[in-house]
Amino acid sequence: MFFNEEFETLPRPALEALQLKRLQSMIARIYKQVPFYRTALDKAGIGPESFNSLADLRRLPFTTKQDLRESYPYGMFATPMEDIVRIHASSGTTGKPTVVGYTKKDIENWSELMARSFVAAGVHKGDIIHNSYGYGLFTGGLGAHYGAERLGASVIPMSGGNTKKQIMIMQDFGSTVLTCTPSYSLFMAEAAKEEGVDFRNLHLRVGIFGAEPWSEAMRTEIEEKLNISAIDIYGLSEIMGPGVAIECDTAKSGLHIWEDHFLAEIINPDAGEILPPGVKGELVITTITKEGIPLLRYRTRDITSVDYEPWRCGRTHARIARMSGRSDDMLIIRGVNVFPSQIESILMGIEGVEPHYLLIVDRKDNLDSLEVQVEVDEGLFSDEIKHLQALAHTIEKQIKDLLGVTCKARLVEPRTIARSEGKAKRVIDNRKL
Ligand code: DLL
Repeated sequence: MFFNEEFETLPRPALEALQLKRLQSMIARIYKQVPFYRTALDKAGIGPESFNSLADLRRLPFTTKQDLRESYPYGMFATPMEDIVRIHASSGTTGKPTVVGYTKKDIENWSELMARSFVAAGVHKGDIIHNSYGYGLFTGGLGAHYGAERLGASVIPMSGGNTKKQIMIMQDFGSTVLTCTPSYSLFMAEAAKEEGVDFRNLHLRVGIFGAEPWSEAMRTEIEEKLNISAIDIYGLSEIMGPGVAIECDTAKSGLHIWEDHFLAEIINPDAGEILPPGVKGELVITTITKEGIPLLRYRTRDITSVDYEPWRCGRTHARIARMSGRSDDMLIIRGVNVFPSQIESILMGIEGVEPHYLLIVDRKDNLDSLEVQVEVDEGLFSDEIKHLQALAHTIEKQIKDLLGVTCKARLVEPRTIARSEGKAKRVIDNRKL
């Protein structure tokens, strides 16, 4: 089953011809509209007219999250603000978020790609989609929502949290599809058990999970506990949001990346050279249809490999392997992206706190937890306990307010946290996915 059979099954020569045409027009647009790209292309000695084959892509400069940060908030937009109809944002590496804007056409394309993704996952018109991705600046909620409506399915805009109510609605409304992070689905399974609800008696058939890393072992656990087929969906706000790539239910082996909108390359994250199909490296994506914020060779930092062989489901679009990590230190805690540097800058702004800290991430009962261990001023330890408690509370509150993540602050005496002679080890991630 396809949502847009013609485009999803385009033979490779036709697909590549379309990619080249779209890429040329995108380059001409960003050269004209985005000063950052005009400078970068001039520096690389490439003008819109000298771009004649897809192989030329490797001559183009990369774009990084840092570039987006430096152009905060709208510097990379390629259309006037009058044409932007939606703004989303995700975590930046320090204080400010990464901002993305969508034109009406961008929203239409995103909705279509999410609808295609739903169909690839085995979802159809008539399904009742229980959408527990967060609605807000995060792209998960609205991305899945618009895709569900474009498909013509019924969507329940649950957003995250209030798990007991989620279970009740799922039961009473006859939800057939669940969309949320994989860890939240397992948390729901636990909550349902406590409520005496057996997933085998619900109507759920398919779950579409992403926004954080997960594993085959976790898929097996989810499929057993929720009695559903669990599908991996990938995306990132900088490129669009959810629906950049998805597994098809035919084989659940590799995620089709919608190549009529995105060009995928795999590079060595250290040296930057392109790696051949099948070899793991960092995924680099070029958007070829985006209007609001088109990106050239965006370094996602996600580690995967790519396979261009036509697939048995009939789709011709390449498949990327399940994400196996990141080439930077970004953590995803309960679906929220967090960089250690963000926590560091919060800690450094609090009086009495020393610049030595350790983040300990764990997963208990399918919920991520974060402990922030930090050394504090010697004087504080000889002080009253209530001062220490107040400081711990301040740290926890600021991290929650600024990053949206709940944590436990543990204050330790000076020189407790191991020093390193090289790169400091700031994170211990005990989660076994
Ligand atoms: O997480 C978009 C999304 C929403 C994808 C709902 C899927 C479902 P960001 O908040 O910008 O966007 O985070 C993007 O999350 O670079 C990956 O590191 C990670 N990520 C997303 N999907 C997967 C996945 C959304 N299926 C970052 N497996 C990405 C592993 C994933 N990691």
